[in-house]
Amino acid sequence: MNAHVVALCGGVGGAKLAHGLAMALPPAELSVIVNTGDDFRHLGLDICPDLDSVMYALAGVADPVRGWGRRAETWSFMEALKGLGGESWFQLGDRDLALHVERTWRLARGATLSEVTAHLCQALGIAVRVLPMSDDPVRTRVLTVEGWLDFQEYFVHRQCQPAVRDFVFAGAESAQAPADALAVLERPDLRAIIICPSNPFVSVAPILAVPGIRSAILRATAPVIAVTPIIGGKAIKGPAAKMMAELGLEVSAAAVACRYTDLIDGFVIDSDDARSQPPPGVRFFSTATLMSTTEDRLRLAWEVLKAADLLGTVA
Ligand code: FO1
Repeated sequence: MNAHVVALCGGVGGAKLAHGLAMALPPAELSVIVNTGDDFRHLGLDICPDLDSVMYALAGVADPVRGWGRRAETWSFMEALKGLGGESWFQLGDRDLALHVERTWRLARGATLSEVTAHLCQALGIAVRVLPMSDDPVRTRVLTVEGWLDFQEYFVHRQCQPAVRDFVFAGAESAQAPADALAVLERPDLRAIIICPSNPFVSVAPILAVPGIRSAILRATAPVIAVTPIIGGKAIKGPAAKMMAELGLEVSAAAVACRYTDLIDGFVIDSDDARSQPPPGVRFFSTATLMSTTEDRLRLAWEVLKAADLLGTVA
């Protein structure tokens, strides 16, 4: 029986499915490869927002409303910083701050991002493997109608307001995938590769832009299945639908599937979109994809695994 599942994951939406998969599978059977294109240095700290969102979701400490940061957070640091005239557009909660300080300290002492992430996972009691897409810096930049913006400047500071024209993932072409990420994608007992319901332009595309990761997925014999981040023409969370419209694309789940056609065998759409036509070579599976509760996360994880297993049997 093929046992190992690899999930490719961005921030908040992807983290919810990663959590569902972690509840559905024994820890040794799941690895999560996470986007690091959103990473940036802020106030002297190395911040990795998508790794943070995934780790907090897996540890069961994520804020349920914001999706990012920790629940039951306090904001004394931010208030004190504001009082000193410091930069306050990027919110760092008191408990969250500890994680960024610890990561920055360990990286400064020469540890790789993979090593630091493994340490933080252990400290947070996370048993599944969480792997950054690269230990080398890759930085997403957004071409907007106002010019180029660094990702967090666009996403948080400008609240995704300027219309987008293009994206680059600076450093991706020469970035190496960590050996552990390649090893899990190359496992002979791979059961499925799952592309989580993350933004296709700024969460999944940077992972696929790391050359070793894309080629390992293309070589994998296991089924590759993606889950829609779009339901009924609207993004579940974040700017995916707005970006599609600004890029002149149809805003639909099927249009997201088209972006992955060279990689995927299956695509999970929402029941609301059950009449959509799949692109050639891709099979659509429809189910309820909105993850409002913890139970939804687990149920969607089971549905995605069932679809992947079906694709694996017919392959
Ligand atoms: N997102 C926001 O919209 N506003 C914030 O102030 C903010 C702070 C923040 C701090 C730490 C962290 O790990 C994530 C944070 N995020 C914040 C989320 C994050 O920047 C984005 O959701 C992702 O980059 C997109 O996946």
